[in-house]
Amino acid sequence: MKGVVVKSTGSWYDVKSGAGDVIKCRLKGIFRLDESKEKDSNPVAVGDKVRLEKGGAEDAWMIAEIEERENYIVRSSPKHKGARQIIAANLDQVLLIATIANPRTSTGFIDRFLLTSEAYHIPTVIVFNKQDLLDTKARIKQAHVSNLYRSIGYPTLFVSAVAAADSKENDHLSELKEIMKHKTSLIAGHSGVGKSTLMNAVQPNLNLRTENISKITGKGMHTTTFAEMHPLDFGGSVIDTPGIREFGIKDFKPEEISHYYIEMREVLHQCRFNNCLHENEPGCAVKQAYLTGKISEERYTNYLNIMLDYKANYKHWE
Ligand SMILES: Nc1nc2c(ncn2[C@@H]2O[C@H](COP(=O)(O)OP(=O)(O)OP(=O)(O)O)[C@@H](O)[C@H]2O)c(=O)[nH]1
Ligand SMILES: [Mg+2]
Ligand SMILES: [Zn+2]
Repeated sequence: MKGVVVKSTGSWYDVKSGAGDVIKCRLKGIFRLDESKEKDSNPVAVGDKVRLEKGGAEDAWMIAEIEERENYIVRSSPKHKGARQIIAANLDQVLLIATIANPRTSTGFIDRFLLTSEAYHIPTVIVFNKQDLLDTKARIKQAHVSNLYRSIGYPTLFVSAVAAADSKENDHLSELKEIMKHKTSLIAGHSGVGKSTLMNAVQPNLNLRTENISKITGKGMHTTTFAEMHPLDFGGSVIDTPGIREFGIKDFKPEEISHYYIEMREVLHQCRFNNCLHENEPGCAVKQAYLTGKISEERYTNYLNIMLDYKANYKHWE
């Protein structure tokens, strides 16, 4: 029997069969061996297409095989240092939920996230939530950040999960639904940006658990603890995920980073050296593009910070 993993807690999995029923399964022993080899803290992820087999002492369903993934999003495992965790697989798109305030999402975080979605060519929409909380200054800041990403080619949307029925943001919620229709969307972002609340607004019967952000730290409470796929009444499905603190860059080689910066990709073949890292090398077309304003200061600075992060944290890179 075949199915799709809709929830994974690490020890058992919910698999939705073709007929639509959800079956609780464990993993066949063989995958546990692969786990140590692959350095993935989870060998099976939400969105994986799997084949089930009956077996074991209790003759229960077990995941026997995983189909090759079309794409996936990983982060460094919060539990096992050095390992990576596959957040979800086989996605049509990612909705990266960002907030200018309460909590703040930095462009540094957005850029690191985009590296991962670019690496697998997963279309990403940046959704700015909590419009109702923004003052004029915050709105100006938001317009700047949004224009930055739009100019590179990422669609952006302004929404409020608690939008009033007659507000502009409510129209944008309808737009969001339109974007999600008939697709498998991953919802990602920091804890507390309102991922689960937003999905409840899109489809109230989801009843996802939400929690106020901390009054002390201004950050989210890590309310959603497991990625879970939910079917949408208007077609498609959504994968709500736990908040991500930081994005690792471990999966990339330093020279790959600029290839996943889409505005750098266009010019980097003009660099004098083909192993150029676009820092201070002579004849660097990327730096030239930055100096002439074709690449934004913010994006370029974030790029240089990623390079610094490599030098500080990854010994294999000299
Ligand atoms: N004012 C306002 N509050 C919002 C909005 N969206 C979410 N919130 C609030 O923000 C808090 C956090 O929302 P959650 O939906 O739990 O956030 P999350 O992103 O799912 O967080 P994790 O599950 O921890 O990753 C809750 O108190 C929500 O009511 C919004 O558009 N406006
Ligand atoms: Mg949540
Ligand atoms: Zn260069």
